[in-house]
Amino acid sequence: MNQPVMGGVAAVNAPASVKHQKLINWVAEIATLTKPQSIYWCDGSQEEYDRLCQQMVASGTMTRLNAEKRPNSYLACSDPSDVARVEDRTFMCSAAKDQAGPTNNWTDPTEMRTTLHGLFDGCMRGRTLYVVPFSMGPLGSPIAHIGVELSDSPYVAANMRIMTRMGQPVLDALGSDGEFVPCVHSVGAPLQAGQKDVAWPCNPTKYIVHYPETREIWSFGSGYGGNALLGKKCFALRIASNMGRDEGWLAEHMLILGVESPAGKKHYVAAAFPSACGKTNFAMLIPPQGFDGWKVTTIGDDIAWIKPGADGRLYAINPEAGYFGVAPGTNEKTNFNCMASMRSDTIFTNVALTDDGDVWWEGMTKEAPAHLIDWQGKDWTPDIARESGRKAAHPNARFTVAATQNPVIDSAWDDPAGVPISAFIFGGRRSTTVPLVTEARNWVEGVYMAATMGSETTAAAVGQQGVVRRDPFAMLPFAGYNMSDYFQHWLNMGRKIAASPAELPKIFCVNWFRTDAAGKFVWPGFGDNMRVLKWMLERIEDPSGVRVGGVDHLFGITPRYEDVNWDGIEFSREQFTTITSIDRDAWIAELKLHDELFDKLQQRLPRELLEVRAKLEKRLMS
Ligand code: SAT
Ligand code: MN
Repeated sequence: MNQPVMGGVAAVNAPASVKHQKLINWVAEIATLTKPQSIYWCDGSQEEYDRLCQQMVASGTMTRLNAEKRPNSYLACSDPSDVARVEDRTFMCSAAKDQAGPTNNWTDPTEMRTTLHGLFDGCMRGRTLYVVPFSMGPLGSPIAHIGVELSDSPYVAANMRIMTRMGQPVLDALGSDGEFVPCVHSVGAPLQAGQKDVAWPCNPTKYIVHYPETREIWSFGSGYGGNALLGKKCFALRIASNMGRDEGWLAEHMLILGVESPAGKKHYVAAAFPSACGKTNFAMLIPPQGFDGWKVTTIGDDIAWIKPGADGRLYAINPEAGYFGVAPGTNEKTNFNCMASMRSDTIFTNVALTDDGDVWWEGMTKEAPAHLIDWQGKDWTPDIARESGRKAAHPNARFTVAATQNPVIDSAWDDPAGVPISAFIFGGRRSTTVPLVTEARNWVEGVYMAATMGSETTAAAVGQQGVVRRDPFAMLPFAGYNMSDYFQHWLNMGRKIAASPAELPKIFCVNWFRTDAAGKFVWPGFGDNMRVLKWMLERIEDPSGVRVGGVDHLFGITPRYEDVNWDGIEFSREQFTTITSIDRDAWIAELKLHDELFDKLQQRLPRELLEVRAKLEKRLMS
């Protein structure tokens, strides 16, 4: 229940069950600063979720969808200025600039605290402050960690209930002195007495700030996605990568999937791709025709926390409990399991509304409905789209849905022990240059591949789209400390595993996105990525390559045409060559781009990576 205002500051009124004095004091301190009208502690119940959504329907933030077509589901449409992560407004405020490194925005923490103090002072006036206790990972798992987000957005509270384990069980787990990462979030739109709220409050001034030493997150001005759901990129990647470096584990922008052969042999692989490059599709892949008996199951679709086990192997959990996936392009063919996940109990953001109260987005069906209300609330018809180029759904439109709704969720997805990782896959979106799949010959070469990965930018972040940028480990916007030190951490992890009885996971680099002379994708992708996955698994099972082979090339090992299973598909040797060929000139240019990144990272760059670079050049020139 909302609590009354006392002496200008809302009473903290924590539930009697809360015994954590530090937490209570912190909530009081933030409330004194932000001056909300009331404070509400989330218990995470279904009843609470329904009430929050109902409240947002009443306030105009959400539309309830047709209960027959899409039970218990809602559409939220954001302010057109608040539609994606804002990388240029995202800051890593470590004590020393060098700690954040050249790939992060840095401001002196003392200066930033002064700026934020000014912005947060009174920023929640007229609003409710929601206390959102959440666990990233199964409660009680040695790989999991807890956070508490204080937010003035009911949309955030509702989404956090889907995306994390949220509410009373987390408070119980915290006990009287459990550790938590404090996350403060405000849409930055205080209400004066009597002022009517807007459907999507936000502020043109935005700050997404992390203090890595004190493990704090402060976010101001945006209500959207990774800017506002602070458990996700802010905690699970930027802060957690700092924790991982200090404590000897990995926090990565990776999906985790299980793949089982007809013989019952099962492996888990973790795969890093930049935002909006198909992680969710890969994680829910349905093996194509010709792969009878193969099964792919999902542990996670976006983030992996990976810690070494007592046996030296790496064990991974999905710290999240839901998917915040890209809607456009998702359909029964590209991702059947995802469509099935969204049949009910889903929050859609920035998709279009059909005349019968359901949702639609570009690519959902071959033919667009004759009329829609687009994500900006305007009439939309195919004719209007043709004339104006206006999209019905924003390209970064999203769905929020619980992982448990995924029909192919892995039976171990909630296992506190995590799952052992057999291989890492790194992939970018590259229309040229990078072959379909390459296996690194060793850990260091794999780290080099991941470190120098390039990808064409997408709508997941504000800014120009389709330009190639280096996106090391798909972590450019998410590595919370100096990228050179991050590379070093990966090298160190490899060294540690090599010194243990465990096998080092294999490292592969993939590119599903190569195009032909006409600019069309050559590789069918989606379910057919299973063909590549199968080759990888056979390499893992039989590294000698006796049973399934590959050829050495410039920077690793690639399958020959005959090493891939082509059952159920017409894919010619020529097509295969188009997407696996290594163009010498393109690679000379590519190496220059690697140099650009390395130049930027300067002297802290691990020497081993420069050695791989030198070998590459030698091979290229010979
Ligand atoms: O908005 S999010 O950061 O959650 C989505 C993404 O960029 O992957
Ligand atoms: Mn992501």
